[in-house]
Amino acid sequence: MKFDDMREFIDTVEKMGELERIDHAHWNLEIGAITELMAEKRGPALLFDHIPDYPAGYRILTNPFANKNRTALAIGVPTDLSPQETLKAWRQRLREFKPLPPVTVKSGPILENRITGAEIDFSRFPTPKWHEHDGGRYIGTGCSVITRDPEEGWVNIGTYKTMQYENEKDLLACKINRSQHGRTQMDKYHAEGKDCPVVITFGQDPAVWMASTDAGVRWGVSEYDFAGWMRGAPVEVIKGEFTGLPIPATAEIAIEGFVPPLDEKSAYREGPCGEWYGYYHPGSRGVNLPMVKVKAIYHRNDPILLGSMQVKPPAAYRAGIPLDAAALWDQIEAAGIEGVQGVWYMLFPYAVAVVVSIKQLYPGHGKQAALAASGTRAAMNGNCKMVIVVDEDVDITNNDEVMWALISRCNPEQVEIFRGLKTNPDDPMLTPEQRAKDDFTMGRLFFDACRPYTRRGEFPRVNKFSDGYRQEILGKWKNLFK
Ligand SMILES: Cc1cc2nc3c(=O)[nH]c(=O)nc-3n(C[C@H](O)[C@H](O)[C@H](O)COP(=O)(O)O)c2cc1C
Ligand SMILES: [Mn+2]
Repeated sequence: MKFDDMREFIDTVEKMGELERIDHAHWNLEIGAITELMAEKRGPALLFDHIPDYPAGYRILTNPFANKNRTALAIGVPTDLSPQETLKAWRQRLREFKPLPPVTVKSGPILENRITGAEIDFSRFPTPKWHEHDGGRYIGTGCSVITRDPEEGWVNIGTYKTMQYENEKDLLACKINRSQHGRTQMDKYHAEGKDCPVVITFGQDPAVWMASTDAGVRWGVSEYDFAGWMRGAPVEVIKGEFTGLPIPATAEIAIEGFVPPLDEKSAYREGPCGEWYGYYHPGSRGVNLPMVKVKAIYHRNDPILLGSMQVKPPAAYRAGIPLDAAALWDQIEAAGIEGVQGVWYMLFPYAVAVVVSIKQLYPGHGKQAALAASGTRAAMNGNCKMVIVVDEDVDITNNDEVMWALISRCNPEQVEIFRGLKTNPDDPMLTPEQRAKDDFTMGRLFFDACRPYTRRGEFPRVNKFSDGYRQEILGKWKNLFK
């Protein structure tokens, strides 16, 4: 299904009966608290309007992908599948990936309002203060940050949180972590002493946003080309007046700006900010905090800000998500691991505790799969604390089943620990000393919870009726089990 903008997606979600319209909720904490409570219930998408202090029509969409159906809708796979089936359907689609580049158009709704010079001021938008202890208002949570590689020429898009300032009207802080594609590209401009041109959108068609989150789009492949393929039609873009970068023509709000070389002694600070891991990140500064000097703001009439507020696991911003797991699965296979039957995660759809199921083919297969999974970009990008490998009979989307495999097929004496692996700066176990040294590394536990290969002949039988006999009984005694 092709959505030309976020508005079409909202209409479809409303027709599915999965949209709640909310008037008069306050931008200061109230929208955030309602969003958190609804995310915990895996409830509807929320469209806030009539926000105090702001014109009616200036809206905010939150929890857009907080359940499996809406995630599936956005990535073009059937909505009625189980989580592993959804993942497999998405992987099947990925096999057919062919880059579909954007097309440049002369105009589009994003140009309905153009603001430059002294008029630039983000307080014109009803940006929520999302969490009680946030150090600022984050206009960018569901944003797309667009940069161009100065050597290779291709355009990257990533979601990196963006904070506005009360007193610095034309500045935005953009927390792009090390090793993100956008950061690597930015570093190349800075190494030459140049400012890095950037476009950021704060509400855009769901394909562009999905592509710019953890969809596993490889270095060198533009998320624009991925989004075009995903939606089955090229994304329409307008050439930015200041940066020359492509701006999605139907985005809700966009900026053009420049990031000067990063300065260890910079006085700017960002954060704290309530994060996906379930804690407040203490905030970033210096070489970890790109600052965007904004040259122009563009927005549609009655713009809709996309809010992807971070909430404590397991109430994540998107649910039943197959994207990250699909990328992880592909990367494990690219390392040559055979017999992978499924890939999932515990708690949060983002490489925190990775679970892989395999059909064991030889002794050592489980450990090999664990090592391969651990070494992938998909696992490294998050905050992977554990890699668990189980046999194919375990339902890896069910945490209780995984725990059962762990306690029954794994000898704790054989659990391995790896040290000094890259973690995410949001990791609450990073010490202040590590942060001061920019040392974002952490240990990782490996559980090979497959039945030991050499014992496969005599390992105790699982105490559960066979599928066939269960079906027979369910059929015969259907009134009991309806
Ligand atoms: C809601 C949301 C917020 C995110 N916030 C950040 C962030 O503040 N900084 C960051 O580096 N990555 C953040 N990410 C993760 C990146 O968007 C993700 O790793 C993406 O794949 C990066 O694209 P890239 O590989 O092209 O750099 C966020 C993801 C989501 C979905
Ligand atoms: Mn990328």
